[in-house]
Amino acid sequence: MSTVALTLDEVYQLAYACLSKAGADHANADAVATTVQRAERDGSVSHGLFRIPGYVATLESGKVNGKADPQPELVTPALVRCHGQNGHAPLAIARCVDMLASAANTCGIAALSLTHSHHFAALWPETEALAERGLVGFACVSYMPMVAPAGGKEALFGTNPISFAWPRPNNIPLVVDMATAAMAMGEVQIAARDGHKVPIGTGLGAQGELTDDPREILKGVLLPFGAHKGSAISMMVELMAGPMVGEGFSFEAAEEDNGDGGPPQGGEFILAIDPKVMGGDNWAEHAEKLFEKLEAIEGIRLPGQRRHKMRKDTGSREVNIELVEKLRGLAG
Ligand code: NDP
Ligand code: PYC
Repeated sequence: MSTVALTLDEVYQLAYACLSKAGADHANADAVATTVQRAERDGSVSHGLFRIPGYVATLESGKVNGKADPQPELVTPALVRCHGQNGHAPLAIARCVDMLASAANTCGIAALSLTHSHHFAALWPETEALAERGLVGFACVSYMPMVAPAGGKEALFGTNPISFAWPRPNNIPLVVDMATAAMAMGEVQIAARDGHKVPIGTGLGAQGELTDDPREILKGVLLPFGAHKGSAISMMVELMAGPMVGEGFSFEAAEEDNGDGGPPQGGEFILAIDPKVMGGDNWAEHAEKLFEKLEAIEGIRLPGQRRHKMRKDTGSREVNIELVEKLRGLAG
């Protein structure tokens, strides 16, 4: 794969230029470009610049409102609701985090229902933002049918990621962020682009056969991680990011979608918990014992550590050259 080195500032500028050229206003272009820049910074390549053509397609097709002005409201002391105004999710999320954190500080626990939003990013930015405010965070979002429920061969569930973040005073938070599919669709697409194999169990080809060829999986379906267990968690995400927040399922999102290749309209559920209120003064010290035990085992690392290590490198990032050329074209 040929690559070109971009500084993180160039990543942001390139993303911002593509989004503004396609009609996003400053607030929306800045929120998405910031999310994309953070993804490239952390090595979340499948949710960095790789996503810009999809974001642009939704602006050009008119499916997404590039001038959305989402305003969170407190509907009960512990419940924040935000109508995303059909915008991309990053601006709405950025505007909701402080209100959600403040509700969790007041009540011990608070939830956010985000609707009419288009999510095309990794989930760790929202949970990590809560953990940076001293809260335990959980988030989930659905997508479009790409994953066959365990035992089936036809897609019904989205790749439906879940993210969990745990605050660690005087340390970076512990952050888990994972698709409930065996692999995120973005990772499969990148493996196909770069000519890599994927582990058997990632998905099925068009005839329902197990394959390690990502190009065949793109013609077929993904599988849930962990067979029936991952399938059950994916179903849980469909319910929590769907009817529970007042939004649709992945299959309903696909029915409404215009097929422009970008993210469909959907909902997101975010939970914030104050561990001091719930678990008492010893919560942080006690949690560290688990991390110490884990880190003492040879060969293991904590989830999120790869990203946080990448983050320390403030230098340039290697980006697929064809992608950069395409984006330069989109940016005009
Ligand atoms: P991975 O399988 O790469 O990683 C999942 C989690 O496991 C991460 O927290 C990762 O931490 C951790 N991890 C990976 N390897 C190890 C290891 N050896 N030891 C300990 N922890 C480990 O990610 P996925 O393919 O499942 O998902 C990729 C991204 O796709 C996610 O950011 C997700 O939010 C996004 N996504 C977004 C969707 C959307 O609709 N918006 C849909 C589906 C996915 P680390 O990052 O440090 O490696
Ligand atoms: O990688 O599966 C994925 C994905 C879906 C929406 C955004 N990312």
